[in-house]
Amino acid sequence: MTASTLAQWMLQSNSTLILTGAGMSTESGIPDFRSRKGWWKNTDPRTVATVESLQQNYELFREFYQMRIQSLMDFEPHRGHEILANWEARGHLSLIATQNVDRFHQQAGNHAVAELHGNIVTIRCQSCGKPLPLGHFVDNAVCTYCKGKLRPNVVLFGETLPQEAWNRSLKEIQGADLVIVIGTSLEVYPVNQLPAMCKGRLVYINLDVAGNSRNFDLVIQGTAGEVLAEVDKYLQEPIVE
Ligand code: BV8
Repeated sequence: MTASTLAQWMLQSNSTLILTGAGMSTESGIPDFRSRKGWWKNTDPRTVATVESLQQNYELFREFYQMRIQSLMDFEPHRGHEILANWEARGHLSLIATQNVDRFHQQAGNHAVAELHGNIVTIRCQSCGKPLPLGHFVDNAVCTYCKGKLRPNVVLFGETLPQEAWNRSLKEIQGADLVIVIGTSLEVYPVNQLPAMCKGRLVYINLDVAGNSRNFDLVIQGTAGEVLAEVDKYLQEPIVE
């Protein structure tokens, strides 16, 4: 009854927020961070995803993000992303707050998206802050204005989250009737504090639910794409009791 319960809750809700993590994109081919095949299993995040690594170990930092950016070209949003875009178009959700930096929600057609950890497809100069084309970073260029180091607009460990995305997510989550958390281990602060701010129903869709399940009203174990397709089926043909 889990997918049908969620579909019923969605139909009853006036305001539904979806919070996504890297598990939302693994079915597109992009690894997550902390699973067996995740980025952080072979790479220590302190060496590539901190301000210190940008300043003191720039070549490694740049190579890591160049590789992530290049690999995005080989992948595309999957059925689960498309379902979420469709839900927005049908008025079933008010906002996707995402930790993902791949822009797949927007590529699939979602407009209401708050990028809590920024993205890796836009670039700025670490020194003067000016935006530059993605190609400059991929081609190892320095800042055209001040010769500073270029970087993606991603939130590195130790950096604060984009204020607008954070405030928007917080406001929506506090007013939501329903929050659906998809594909995240909820290990990273401060995003892992967001579900607890929800006063409505709280749902967790994840492959591995062991660590987080007791904090949720409903837990659905499975892949995002399969579970969303199942929920979507019930949304379109609700069970009448
Ligand atoms: C901050 C870079 C205030 C971007 C990322 C000790 C020392 C230093 C710092 C800290 C510390 N303790 C706490 C901190 C704070 C730190 C933090 O939380 N660290 C943790 C990890 C210990 N946080 C910060 O630094 C944040 N900023 O606190 O600012 C501040 C500032 C200055 C001084 C003081 C305070 C900034 C956080 C930025 C994080 N950036 N990486 C990049 O390269 O992409 S982290 C990385 O984790 C990604 O960005 C990602 O978005 C994020 C969250 O990960 P998840 O999405 O949850 O991915 P994960 O792999 O963990 O889980 C995936 C799940 O999906 C799994 O459960 C899996 O089973 C499931 N799954 C897989 N496939 C599927 C699936 N489920 C369903 N379907 C599937 N198909």
